[in-house]
Amino acid sequence: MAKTALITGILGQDGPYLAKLLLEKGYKVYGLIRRYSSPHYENLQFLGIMDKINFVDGDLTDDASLLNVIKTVRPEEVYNLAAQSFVAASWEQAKITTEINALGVLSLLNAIKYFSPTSKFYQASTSEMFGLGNDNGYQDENTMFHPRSPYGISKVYAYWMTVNFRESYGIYTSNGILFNHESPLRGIQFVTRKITDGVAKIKLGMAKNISLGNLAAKRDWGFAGDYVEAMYLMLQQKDPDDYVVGTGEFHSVQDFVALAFKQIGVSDWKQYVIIDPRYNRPAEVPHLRARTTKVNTKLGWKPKVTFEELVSMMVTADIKRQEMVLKNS
Ligand code: F7E
Repeated sequence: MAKTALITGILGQDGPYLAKLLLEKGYKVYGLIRRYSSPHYENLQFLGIMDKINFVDGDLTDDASLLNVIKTVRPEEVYNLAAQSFVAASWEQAKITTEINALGVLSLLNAIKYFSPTSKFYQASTSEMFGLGNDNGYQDENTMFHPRSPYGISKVYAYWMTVNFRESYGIYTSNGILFNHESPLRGIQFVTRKITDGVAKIKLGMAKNISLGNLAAKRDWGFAGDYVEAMYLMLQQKDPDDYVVGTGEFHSVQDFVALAFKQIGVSDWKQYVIIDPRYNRPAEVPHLRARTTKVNTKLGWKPKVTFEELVSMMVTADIKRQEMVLKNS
C-alpha cells in the first residue's frame, strides 16, 4: 500500500517541490486547495505533476473543511505549508495573517487529534520567528524568538502549538524552522524573484529598472528543492523534533542584486536600481543566518545548491519565461 500524505499550500512554491519528492518515493499525494478562489496551478504544471495530485477542498480558516478532509483521507503524513507568507503584507493584514498562520494551525492540529491521531505533522516554521534574536550572529534551535512582524508573531504561536500537541497528546509533530528558500517558483513579490524577473526584463529590453527597498538586509538563502528533503526527513525519524534548516551562509540583498546582474554581463548594476522607501518595512529583520549543526548531524541533511547556482538558476528561468512572453506577443 502506498503511503499517503496531505500537503496544504500545494499550489505555492514548496508544495510542488515536496509533492514531486513524495511522488518519486511512491506516495499518494493529496493537496488541499481553496477551490472558490480560482486556484493557480502553474507551479505544479512547471514541475509536470499536475495530474498526479489528488485535490481535496478546504481552507485553514474553515475548521469544518479541515475536519472533513482529515477524517476522509486519514493521511499518514500532513505537511502544513499553507500560509499568508508575505511578511511585508502582514502589517496591513495582521488579523487574516493570524487567522491563517496561527489559528489555522490550531484547527488542523485539532482535526488530527480527533480523527487521525497517528498522522505525523510537519509545521512550516520560519526564521522570521527569530527576528532580532541571535547568538553571536547565528540562529539555532535554542535562540530566543524576537519576531518583528505580525507574520513572525503568528508563526511563533503556531510553533508553540505544534510543540504543545506533541507534549500534551503524544502526537508526532515537528517544526522545520526554515530560513529563506527560493527557486524559479518563488512568488514575484519576494525580493529574489523580483530581482531575477527584473534582470530578465532589463536584458530583453522589456523594463528599464527595478525598484527596491532595503539593500542592506542579509538573509541565509537556499534552494527550495533542497529544503523539502529536510521536511520529509523530519517525519521519517523515530521521534518528532524541531530543526533549523539553512545553509549557514548569509548574503545581503545588494549581493543578490550584483550577482543577478552579473549573469547578464552587467557590472554597474546601480544604474538600473531605484531605491524606493515604500518597500521599507515598519520593523526590519537585519540579518538571519542558520547554525545548522542539528539538521546536518541528526538528519544527515545538507543543501546541494550554492548561492551562486541559485541566483543563476533563477535568472536563467526568468529569461526563458520572458522570451516565451515575447514570442507569444
Ligand atoms: O524579503 C528586503 C526585505 O520578502 C527579504 C518569506 O518566505 O522568508 C521570506 O520572508 C529581504 C527583507 O522575504 C525589497 O526588507 C528589499 O529584508 O524576499 P522577502 P522575507 O521577508 O525574508 C521567510 C523565512 C519566510 O518565512 C517568509 O514567508 O529583502 N527587501 N527590497 C525587499 N523585499 C521585498 N519583498 N521587496 C523589495 O522590494
